[in-house]
Amino acid sequence: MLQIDHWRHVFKLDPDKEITDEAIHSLCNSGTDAILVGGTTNITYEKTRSLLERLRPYSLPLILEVSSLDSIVGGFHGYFLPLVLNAGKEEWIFSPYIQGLKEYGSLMEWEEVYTEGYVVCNPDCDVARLTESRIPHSSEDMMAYGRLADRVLKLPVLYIEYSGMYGNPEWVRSVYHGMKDTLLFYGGGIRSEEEAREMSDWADCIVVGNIIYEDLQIALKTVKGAKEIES
Ligand code: 1GP
Repeated sequence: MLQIDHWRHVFKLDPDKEITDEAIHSLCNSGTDAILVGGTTNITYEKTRSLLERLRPYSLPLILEVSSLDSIVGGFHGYFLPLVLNAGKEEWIFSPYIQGLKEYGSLMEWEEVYTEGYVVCNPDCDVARLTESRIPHSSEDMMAYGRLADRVLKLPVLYIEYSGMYGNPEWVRSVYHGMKDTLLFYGGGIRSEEEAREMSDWADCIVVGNIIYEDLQIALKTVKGAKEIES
């Protein structure tokens, strides 16, 4: 059983992006709590499996964030299923789940599966365009999404997704105040130890992606920023 409630920091690796073995080695020995594998565009079964094989020698939890049904690869320790709470297109809410359950429902190990409520906050990111996300406009909107995830849907995880853009810490705080049991993950635009620390004030766990491919040394420092905060 994964102890996701103890996680403070995860690195997110995109199967569509190139990464060296040395970089994988550094990331997996950085003190991060898990590696999340996921992306929005050009994600294939082969690319996902190849990345999993390179990560397997390390003893970290390896999680697949499922973004398309034809790139689901067995052998991960856990599977995060994004449910885009602010999707503007109905077909991005439950239709992929129904299709996936018809194909894989009898094969799933359910204790490895976590539904993540996604609130997409950066209008310019791929997932916002794909799902025609209704971007929140205020901290009140954010608190309502927090309550939707926690009190109404009772989801294990709410993921504030700012992919590529550093978000508003006040909004993250509002979500935190709207929730009791659901874990709060934040991802988007973290490019320094200080930003990692700031978002970790309110998020249970931060997700660091793009900076891995831009400046590995800075990416590695975000672990320290997240871990210094008392959980
Ligand atoms: C992307 O939230 C993650 O899905 C991380 O965002 O790539 O901007 O770090 P960045």
